[in-house]
Amino acid sequence: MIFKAIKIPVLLYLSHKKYITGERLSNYLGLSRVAVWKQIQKLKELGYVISADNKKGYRIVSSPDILLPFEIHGNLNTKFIGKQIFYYNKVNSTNSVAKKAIRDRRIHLPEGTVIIAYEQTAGRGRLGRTWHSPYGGVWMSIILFPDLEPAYISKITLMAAVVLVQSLKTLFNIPALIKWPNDIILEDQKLCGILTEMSAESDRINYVVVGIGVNANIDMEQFPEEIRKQSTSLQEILGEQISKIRFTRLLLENFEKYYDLLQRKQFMPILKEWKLNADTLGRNITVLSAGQVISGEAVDITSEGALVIKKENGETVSILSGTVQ
Ligand code: BTX
Repeated sequence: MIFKAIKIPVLLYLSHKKYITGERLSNYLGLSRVAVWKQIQKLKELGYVISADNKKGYRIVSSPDILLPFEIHGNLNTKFIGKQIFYYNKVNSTNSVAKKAIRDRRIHLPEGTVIIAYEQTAGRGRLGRTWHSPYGGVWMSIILFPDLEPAYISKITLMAAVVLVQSLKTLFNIPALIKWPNDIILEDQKLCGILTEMSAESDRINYVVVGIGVNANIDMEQFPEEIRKQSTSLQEILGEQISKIRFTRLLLENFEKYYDLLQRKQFMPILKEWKLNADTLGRNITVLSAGQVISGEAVDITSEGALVIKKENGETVSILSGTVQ
């Protein structure tokens, strides 16, 4: 069963300050005392430190930084993005889980539903590449049902990149840049990746899954040798661990703000932000696109989200998807 998400309603009633008796908890939750005790054990396994007193009941002493729906919802200021969150300890890929859930139609998935995992065993990048996703990162997928034409898919990826750089700047003052089309880098090292997947008919999108991977609290030793040099993490940049919960909340809020613009077909403000934070523009680059190698200066991004390259012979070409070498 795919939607075996952890649900820990007991968290709603536990607080850092006050004790709550087991009896009250079982009344509130409509669970037996044994079931409440089991939920407490589950929380402890997740890293919550909970003190238990025979008379006073239970109280949270400290919480781990786990992206449980209850934790994110605490202060989340969105209308629909992240209103429904499914959290998993371990999945193959949150994008795959999201796509399977949409196709299975066994569960109601309102627009903005988010799938989050503590760890991915088969995280995916573009073109079948692997995305290493050990614990400590933010690995999530946002499900969208946009009323837009399929050509908007590139714009959604560019939008997600803007959301990421904005969130990194606001919370950590990190001057991360966007490497076309979907990498967020700092000093040439990859910090985040975006994988946008969709199902569409000729004139309309059925669904879009925006997969976002952020190397948050990751010790670089957790990565295989071959990608260590070309990647980085927030922990490495800042020299300390971040609150993944706060970061994820802000990310979801910014995502809704920019997605609102896109749905109203206002791509220009997004494109402007993209260009302001672009690492690619003005550089001499080589792009691999549909089996072709194209070299030249990256001069612009079109209103369709395509990268414009001026080749040495003066000819310009626009590329909608590809990989900058
Ligand atoms: P990409 O194809 O642009 O980048 C993949 C390449 O990046 C890999 O070939 C490898 O060289 C390098 N790489 C792999 N893992 C990491 C990492 N953790 N940090 C830095 N570099 C790495 C990028 O694809 C899109 C990644 C999206 C990941 C999210 S996580 C949630 C969602 N679920 C899922 O399976 N994918 C997305």
